[in-house]
Amino acid sequence: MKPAFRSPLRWSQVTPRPLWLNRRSLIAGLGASALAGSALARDYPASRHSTDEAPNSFEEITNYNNFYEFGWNKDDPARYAHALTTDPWAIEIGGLVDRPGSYDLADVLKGQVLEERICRFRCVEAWSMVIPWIGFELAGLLNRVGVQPGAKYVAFQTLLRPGEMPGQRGGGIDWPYVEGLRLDEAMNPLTILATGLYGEEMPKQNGAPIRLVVPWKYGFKSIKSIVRITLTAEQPPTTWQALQPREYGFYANVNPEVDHPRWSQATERRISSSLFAGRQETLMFNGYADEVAGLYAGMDLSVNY
Ligand SMILES: Nc1nc2c(c(=O)[nH]1)N[C@H]1C(S)=C(S)[C@@H](COP(=O)(O)O)O[C@H]1N2
Ligand SMILES: [Mo]
Repeated sequence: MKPAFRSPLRWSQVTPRPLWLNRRSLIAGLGASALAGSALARDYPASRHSTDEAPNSFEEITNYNNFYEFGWNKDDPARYAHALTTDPWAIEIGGLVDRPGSYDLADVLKGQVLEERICRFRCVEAWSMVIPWIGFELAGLLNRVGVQPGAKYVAFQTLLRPGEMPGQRGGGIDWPYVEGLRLDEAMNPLTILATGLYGEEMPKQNGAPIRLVVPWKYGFKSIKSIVRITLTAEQPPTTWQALQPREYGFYANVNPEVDHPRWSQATERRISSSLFAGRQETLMFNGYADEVAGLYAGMDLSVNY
């Protein structure tokens, strides 16, 4: 079997130093709350790199976001997410598990190995980035709570708190945001729960304090600010599929051969400050086919989009 990642390469080796320093002072300015969450990101031993492409800058990753709980514009999350209270935080884990309950964040992290995962991230809207996440394999948590034999899917739910999430006071989406994976997708080593990026705790606009990252699927599967994880026998409803079933499916695997009804998925626009950045070809399963194509053997991917 091929290893899922190439040789270790830390983000600090691929990010210009002035950017790092700049960001350090920015985070220092956040004070106590940043310190309180520092265990979410700093103590990670390994860095695994699953793309040769250079990561996007911290500024790009934290200023161009989709987080509709804070508004529909790409700069709304950076503008409004600071109001989100992320401590205390707990995840209700239930359904077909041996040890259901409310796990506070420290408990969720207990025994899990945080590592850096530098990977491609491709939105269904056809823009993309490379992001150096900090996180741990979802499988580690699922194994700890004990998945029962009847479980076939994992359902996720985002926080519902309209007082702090202005987008939830408006229409368009049936809040809270929900997502789901097949159990074998959830158990794949590429699927992580991320608690940080660029070596620091997760910025609020990116889904603090803990969010899913499924690098071979369109970005909307990577649900942010998770408060509930439920193991189910039936395929759970997901926000975008419920909203526009013709345009967004349950699987949402990155696939350059299956177009969105309103645009092509063959190419993507890498978010970049360079004036010369053009479009690049989108890769099957976002470049992770060696690791995940086997999950879909025999399935018609144009039907199961
Ligand atoms: N709860 C929640 N999770 C979400 C979203 C959202 O609006 N709400 N947007 C999704 C979409 S469409 C994308 S592309 C990614 C964006 O993640 P990023 O802002 O960290 O790049 O988050 C996904 N997770
Ligand atoms: Mo997206």
